[in-house]
Amino acid sequence: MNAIRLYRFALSGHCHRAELMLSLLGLPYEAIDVDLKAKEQKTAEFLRRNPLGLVPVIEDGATTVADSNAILVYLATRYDTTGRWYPREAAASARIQQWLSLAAGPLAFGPAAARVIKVFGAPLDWDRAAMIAADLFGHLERHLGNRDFLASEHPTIADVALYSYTAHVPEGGISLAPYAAIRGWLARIEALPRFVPMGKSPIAA
Ligand SMILES: N[C@@H](CCC(=O)N[C@@H](CS)C(=O)NCC(=O)O)C(=O)O
Repeated sequence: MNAIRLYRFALSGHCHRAELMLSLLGLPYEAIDVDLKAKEQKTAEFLRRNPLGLVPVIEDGATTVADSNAILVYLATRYDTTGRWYPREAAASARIQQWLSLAAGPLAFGPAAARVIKVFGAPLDWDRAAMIAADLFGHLERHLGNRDFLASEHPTIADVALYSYTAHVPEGGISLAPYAAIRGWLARIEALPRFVPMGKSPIAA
């Protein structure tokens, strides 16, 4: 098959989520860096790929998919012949969707927002982001207290969706030290065959 094109910003957790899925599935891909500082994502050419002007976007032959969670759903549905990454049984599929919703909501407004403030100087409210992160991590910690992965006994796209911004939250000035179960889960994901890390940013003081 031809390489899938991944339009990305290397320090974005949303983009890492897509790249991690491509890698875990063993798919050939070509990463194309989009210069967010130069607003390349808002050019007419890029807006044809994603009218929202955001990365990540993938192009797989004639198919273009924008939005990190949509990319996970697409890749697992199209390429995972085992059906394990995105189980389609009704209750299992609903559990996955619950985690994707948390990834698009509290994960983005909590851990990801705290990091974008500390690493990129975004004019957002760090205290609010830290509060949302604490609520989310409390839930994750309790959930992972007696299971290895989020939505099944094996890893699924739910784990991929939550991984990147959770692992990199110390860059946002939030410690993972109080969360042993979360740290164990991150280590299990990092031990998966073909895991690829996201580039580290300096940890805020
Ligand atoms: N819901 C989107 C969010 C993507 C997103 O926020 N991308 C950021 C990078 S992390 C972006 O492209 N920012 C550029 C901009 O806001 O112009 C997804 O899951 O892909």
